Amino acid sequence: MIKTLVIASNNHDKAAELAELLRDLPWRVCSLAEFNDLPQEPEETGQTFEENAFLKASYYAERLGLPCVADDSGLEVDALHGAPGVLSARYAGPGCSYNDNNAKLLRAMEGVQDAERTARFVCCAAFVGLDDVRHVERATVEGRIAHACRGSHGFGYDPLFIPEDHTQTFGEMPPERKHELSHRGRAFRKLRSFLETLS
Ligand code: ITT
Repeated sequence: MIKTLVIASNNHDKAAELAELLRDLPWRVCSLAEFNDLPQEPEETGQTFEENAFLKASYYAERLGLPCVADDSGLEVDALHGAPGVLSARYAGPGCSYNDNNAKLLRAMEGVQDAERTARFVCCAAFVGLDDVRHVERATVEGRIAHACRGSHGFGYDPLFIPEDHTQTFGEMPPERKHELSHRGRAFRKLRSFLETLS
């Protein structure tokens, strides 16, 4: 019997990346958009990416009665002591846009020299099944913060993030290239291997 796996994310851009990264598994992968009467979004009260990833996966697994995967991710900027970190989605305040976040980040980095502009994206990919099966994978991609937004691919901070050993931002790379290098690509390739042991 083909099992169902729910991508427990309310961020359409992220959910689309996850659908791509979870393609061709022996699971029927579906998004939250396929459910009527969805519960309210959970509050992300965890202090770490791992806690928030489990919080989201178990919240939806309990309410939908289906195995779920969730991603908690964000950008850690060294010159800002790890900010915006777990607060990446709402760095510029509640309801803010990607542009608001990028503008705030550029302002915070004004006057910071290239050598000090190091940063990383972090992704925790959590699976919560129905029989108390819980599993998490963490991955990062190192890089630096550009001086202006470049490129229209991807989402969030992608136009400002230049992965290590590259000159283009994630925003300038086609999606397949980003997936090869990214925190999310790396974490979900590891989670796929775990899911394959379950099926
Ligand atoms: P869900 O919790 O519903 O999945 P969310 O957007 O609130 O959606 P997070 O709490 O994990 O998800 O916040 C992740 C934020 O980190 C995201 O909104 C972006 O601002 C940033 N981010 C994460 N991965 C990124 C990526 O690959 N490219 C650019 N920005 C990214």
